[in-house]
Amino acid sequence: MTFDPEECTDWEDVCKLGEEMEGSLAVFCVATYGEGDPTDNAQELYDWLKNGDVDLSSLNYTVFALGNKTYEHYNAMGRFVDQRLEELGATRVFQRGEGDDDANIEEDFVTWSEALWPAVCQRFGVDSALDTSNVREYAITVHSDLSPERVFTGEPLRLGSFANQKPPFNSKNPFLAPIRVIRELHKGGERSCMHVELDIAGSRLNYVAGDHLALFPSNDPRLVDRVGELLGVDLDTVFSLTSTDEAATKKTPFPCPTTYRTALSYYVDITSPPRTNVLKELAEYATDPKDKEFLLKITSSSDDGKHQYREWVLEDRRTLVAVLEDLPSSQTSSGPPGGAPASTPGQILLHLLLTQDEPDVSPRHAVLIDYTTRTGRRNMGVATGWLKRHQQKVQNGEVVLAPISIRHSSLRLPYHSSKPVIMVGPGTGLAPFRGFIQDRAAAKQSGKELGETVLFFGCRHRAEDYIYEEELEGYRDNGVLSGLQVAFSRDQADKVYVQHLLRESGAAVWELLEKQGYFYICGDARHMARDVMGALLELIQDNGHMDSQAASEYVKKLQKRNRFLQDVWS
Ligand code: 2AM
Repeated sequence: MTFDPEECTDWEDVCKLGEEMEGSLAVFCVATYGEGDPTDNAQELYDWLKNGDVDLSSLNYTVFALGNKTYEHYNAMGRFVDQRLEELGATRVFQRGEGDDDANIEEDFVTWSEALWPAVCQRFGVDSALDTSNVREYAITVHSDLSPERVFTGEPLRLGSFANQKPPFNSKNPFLAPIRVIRELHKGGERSCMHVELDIAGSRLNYVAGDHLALFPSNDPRLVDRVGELLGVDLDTVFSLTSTDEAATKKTPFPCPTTYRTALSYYVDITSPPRTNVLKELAEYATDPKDKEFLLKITSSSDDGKHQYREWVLEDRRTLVAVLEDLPSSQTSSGPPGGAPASTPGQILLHLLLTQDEPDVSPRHAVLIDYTTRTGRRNMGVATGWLKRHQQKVQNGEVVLAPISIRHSSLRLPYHSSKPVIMVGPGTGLAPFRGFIQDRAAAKQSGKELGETVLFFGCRHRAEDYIYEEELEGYRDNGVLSGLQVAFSRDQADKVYVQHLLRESGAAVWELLEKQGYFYICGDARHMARDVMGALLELIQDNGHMDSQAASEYVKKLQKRNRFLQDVWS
């Protein structure tokens, strides 16, 4: 059985499973978030393991860790769970797998799980030839006479929570915030960066500068319609999916009953490339033997098959719609060759699609995704598309409600405004610092003493993507910003980046650090944050007359005292 850690009320009970069920195995799939943190739904597991002092000698386990190599604390959570279970006496049945989202996490998982199964079979004396891959975990019921108020329309948890808004608001109960402003920030060039203002009056949401705002977008209705059309299903069918596993804690994969249209719009990801199990099912219906053979090939576990899946599906960024369009003989819109209408191939595929992907409701950073794939299709991120679709409406004065919640961040201004702050935030990394600067401006306005406030911002061209230019220069002119350093990377022959300006101001930055200053980095983790960290270490070495080890210690100490804080992503 599978369950979401969030639904677990007693970890000790779960981890002592082996006492009642001989030959049981627990597989922990744990992701790492931000600075080596657990995801929200695994926080309790983390606390329990950290503080717990239990004997887990009856537990057989293995761990698959999900992370991203561009982060400093790669898979820290998965590694922690693995190590801690062992320390508490549990038996590791198979070595930990690690998935790297910067490369190909799906492939990492498949490779790991393919080796896991024979090892588990050997250990527990199970016949490894048993093929359980086609066991359907959910059964469908189609409803024909439900009154509309009993049907979910996109609410994440409570039926009617959109129509009848009640605090407290959080990710399971988003607040519908009226959008006051959506406007483009770039003054030129092809790229886009949007400024969005939401009204949270009356919501009792507590938002502090530095926090993240989560927007719950829905998929493009045209894409949803196209899925229905290509699969030949009526999107207004009301249905429920229920787990066939009676012991499962998760009875439905998403709120049910609902319609196909709502499920495809709100509850599942239809913009990502489809998984191999969906493609395998599709192969069953392909009427052209060439299409069938191709689909079977790219879903096989041979090296060549995996390579082709990577090329044709992942690299080409083919969504399910693109796959169906490019292999027309696999479209099921013509209906089954005499099958019962309640389970057309289209519906079977739809159910696979609906049960494979958890909706990704983790807060995303404000990076817009809009590009053309190698096959000439325009791919837009779900949130990007949502904002673009609503921009015109907001500008025309229509009321558009955005489902939102707030995720608190550890990025915080010092309690005393008199402490100096150094902020490094190129590109969209500027976002939290704009809030910081506004807070410092308000503190100054109310007569409080203001410490030095220095911003390092970076963009490509002064004339295109120097976002909030007037506002930032205004703060510099009225003294809220004691330093405003902007690196324009492409306005001259050689690249100029924030870390170059940071190094040039090394002595001044060092002086602020020594005056109890706070140092912040926000933005790209892959290159920028690492390079800025390098520049910081260098300037500490030079100005503090230290060797590299002492400089590292210095930064570690800052970190411990919450005076070195970052919020980075890739
Ligand atoms: P580039 O695109 O010209 O290389 C915001 O995205 C800014 O960050 C851009 O000006 C971008 O420059 C710059 N940038 C790219 N790589 C960087 C790095 N390693 N360190 C700092 N800034 C970087």
